[in-house]
Amino acid sequence: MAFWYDEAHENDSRFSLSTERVLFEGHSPFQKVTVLETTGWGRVLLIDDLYMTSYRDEFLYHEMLTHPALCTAQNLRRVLIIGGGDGGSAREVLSYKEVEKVVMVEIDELVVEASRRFLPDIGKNAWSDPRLEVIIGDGIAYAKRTDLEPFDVILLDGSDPVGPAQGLFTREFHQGVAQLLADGGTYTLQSESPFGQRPVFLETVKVLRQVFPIVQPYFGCVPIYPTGSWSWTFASKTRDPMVLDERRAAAQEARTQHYNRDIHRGAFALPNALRSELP
Ligand code: SPD
Repeated sequence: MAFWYDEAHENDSRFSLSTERVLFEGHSPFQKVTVLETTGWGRVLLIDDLYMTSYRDEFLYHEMLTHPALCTAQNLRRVLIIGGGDGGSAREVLSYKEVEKVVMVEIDELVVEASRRFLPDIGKNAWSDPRLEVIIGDGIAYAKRTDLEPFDVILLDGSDPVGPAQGLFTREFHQGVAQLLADGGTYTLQSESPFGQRPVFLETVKVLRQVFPIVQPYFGCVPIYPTGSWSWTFASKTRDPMVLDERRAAAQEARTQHYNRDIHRGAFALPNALRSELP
């Protein structure tokens, strides 16, 4: 008998998925990790009872986090993913033949273990790709390291700014990212809902603009996230998000479910209400 599994947010609304069964529930030193079998959204990953990704709509999130950065960076040799323990971002990154090395720094081993076991359709072949190195560790500490070769692309695939992910939304963290990022590099991160979590969204863009000379939010839809209206933000020292590597983007269009060059360009259009509120 199916039952409703709720995500309550902002004390004013909740989003509920019809669930057949709880496939996995575990507690790590950091958070609660749950995998559901739902009736309409396939398998779903939750962290601390917040929806992270689902089989049905994960491509909308992962393609929009990864390809705007990957199709605008000068080079693609070295890519860093902070978070991303379900493997969806790694899968997208590794679809580029130019990528030689992907380092994923995920704080919670339980997220990786649960995803590999219960959500194999998200990470797919990424887990066995020899170009992927998974480091179980703190992304905030990693971003402070000064002994690393710069990365061409950095992706922050974190969860909401509560618990261990809170420090990922700070100026100090973005400064760390900036010192790890190559001059021709690009950085994208999920920046919450511009409608449902507007203060966090605005603050994220504002803080990034204190660190990077080029910062532009972009928008899309991820149905299982609060309000469905979602944002990511692009940052770089030199790269314009509107100048695409046409060859890379065209190659992606042949395999992606959502991302294409029109989506890329349109996603950066700024609605009037946000334009007037952004710094
Ligand atoms: N409200 C959910 C925000 C979660 C963003 N990260 C999801 C991780 C998927 N790889």
